[in-house]
Amino acid sequence: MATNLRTLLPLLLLAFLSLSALCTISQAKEDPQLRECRRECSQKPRQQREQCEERCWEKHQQRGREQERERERELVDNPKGEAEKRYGQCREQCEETQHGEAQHKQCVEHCQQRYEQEIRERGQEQGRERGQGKEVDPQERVRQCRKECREEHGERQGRQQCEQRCEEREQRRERGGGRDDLILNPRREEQEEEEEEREERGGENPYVFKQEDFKHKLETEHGNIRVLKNFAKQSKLLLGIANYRLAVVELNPRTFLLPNHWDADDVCYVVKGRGTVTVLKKEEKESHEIRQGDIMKVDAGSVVYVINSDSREKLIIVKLINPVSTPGKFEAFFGAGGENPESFYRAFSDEVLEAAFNTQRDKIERIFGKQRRGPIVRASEEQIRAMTRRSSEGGHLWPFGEGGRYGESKGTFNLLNKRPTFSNQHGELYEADSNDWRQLGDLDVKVSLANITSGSMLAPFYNSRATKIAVVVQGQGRVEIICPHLAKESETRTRRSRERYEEEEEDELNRPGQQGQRYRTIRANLSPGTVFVVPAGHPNVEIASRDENLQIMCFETRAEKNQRIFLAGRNNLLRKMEREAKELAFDTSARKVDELFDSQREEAFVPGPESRRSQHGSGGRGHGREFIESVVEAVAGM
Ligand SMILES: [Cu+2]
Repeated sequence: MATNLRTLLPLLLLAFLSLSALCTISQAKEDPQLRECRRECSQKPRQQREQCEERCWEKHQQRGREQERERERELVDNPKGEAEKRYGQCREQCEETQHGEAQHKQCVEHCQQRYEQEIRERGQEQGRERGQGKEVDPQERVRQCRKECREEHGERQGRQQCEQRCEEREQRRERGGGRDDLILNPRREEQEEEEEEREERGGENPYVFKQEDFKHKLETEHGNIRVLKNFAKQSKLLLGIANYRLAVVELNPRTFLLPNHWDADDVCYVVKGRGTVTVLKKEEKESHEIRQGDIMKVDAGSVVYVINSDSREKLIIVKLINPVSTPGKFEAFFGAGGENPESFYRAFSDEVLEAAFNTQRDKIERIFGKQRRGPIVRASEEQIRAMTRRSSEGGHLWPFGEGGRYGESKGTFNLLNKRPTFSNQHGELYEADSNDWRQLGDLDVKVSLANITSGSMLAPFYNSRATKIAVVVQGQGRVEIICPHLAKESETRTRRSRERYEEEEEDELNRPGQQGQRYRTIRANLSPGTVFVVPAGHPNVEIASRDENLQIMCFETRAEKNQRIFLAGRNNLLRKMEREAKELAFDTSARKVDELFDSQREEAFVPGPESRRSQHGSGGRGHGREFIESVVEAVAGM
């Protein structure tokens, strides 16, 4: 369905654009304002006439654009109207071209189907846009409105009043209930967030997130930055990581992400591709070549710009974000820019800017009025080459930087260049914490990458203190997370509905029949882009499908004193209990307990259920080595 939509939308847009182009042309013939304007021009002296007519034409086009936008809005607000129009046209065509009765009937049916599909898809698209907060319209509209103000009003006062009106108009629109005013109206955003909260999935599966749980923070044809929904909004059970956010930055080949700063610290992991990141803080400038496996830390307030220097591959970076001023919320600030991305300079009053830069308004306009291409732009090969060259001259080019033999430089650390903590034919685990790279200590975060060989699994384990935020990078598989909280929640719910009159805050542990612990198993399929969270203490297991290796990258919070506790395999914790404890705990002979806990000879990565079934525990298909080799090759190829 999603692909259908993607192919259909450009077509719709095209149809719409050509329709509006037609309209513009027909207006050119009929627009009385244009006719009147030109008539006035004809009375002017010959030298002025040409300029005058040009102005008429510009104004006429501006009106056309406005009408176009109006129609676009209508299309959004009233998809049915547009679709109905097309349905009518389609039927007319049937009348004209189809002759036989059966043929005609078929044609009309086809029109009908197309109409219904369009309504459905358009509705879904709107739902999706609302869900993702992909609300670019109002901002764009204000921007455009303010631009027109500047063009129309030379003198400052009139221009500022006009710009004021742009904002007011948007606010009115919002009061009128227009759906596309999210960005301009924080109150509305709150409402949406409340709605989100009401839809809290806490009841069923609060730990797994899909693609649709990401919202685009910015999006252009050359790439995007998308942010996962607030963990605390997803479920109260995730309040422990409420001040972290997860984001994905995706840049198309040969593009440039404009300089910006965030009110948040973050740790970046390069999932794919290569490029250059430049960080400006105070009077320093650092440039770093980045490539797959690199970890970087960006301090709040540093101005950062990024180049994807590759000509074919996307650059994909996953970020763990730690907002510094408002818990769980952060924003991007663009200084360099113009209209799009809007430079924050422009938001200062004119007289302040004139004083600050010690120059005239028009000079300031000339700089901050230019950029309209959006926050991610194409860069030429020469521009990329020049910036990349300079970054390597900066001295931090990995692996020749200041760091040791693991290619550590001041600015980045490559995870894949480190020896894996665990490695066997069923997979390997690469991890880095503050011991490997001091900067990870600031956020108390560990970064890791598990490569689970097809058909294998990462043995069940839990983290003692860390909450794991995992992103599936490659492959397919599944996860199981064991959660007592959810078991309790659903029990409480059923009990409440059964015994509504009883006191709700009754001590659960003292109720007969409620004693002891119960668990709920969260099961989810994994594919690239899936995010899942495993809170501290929760046993979990990740299993690769039989066809492909499963690669999962993780951020783990509260990393410093965290321990990974394996629940099966050679390094399994329970094996360490003494004989008596085993017998008391399991109520059977220690020999039988040992038999069970000793029969898995592998450590950390073990054969998964499917491969066990077919091969009786004799191992997976052994892509683990290949993966290491491919990493080594990639590193050697630098
Ligand atoms: Cu739980």
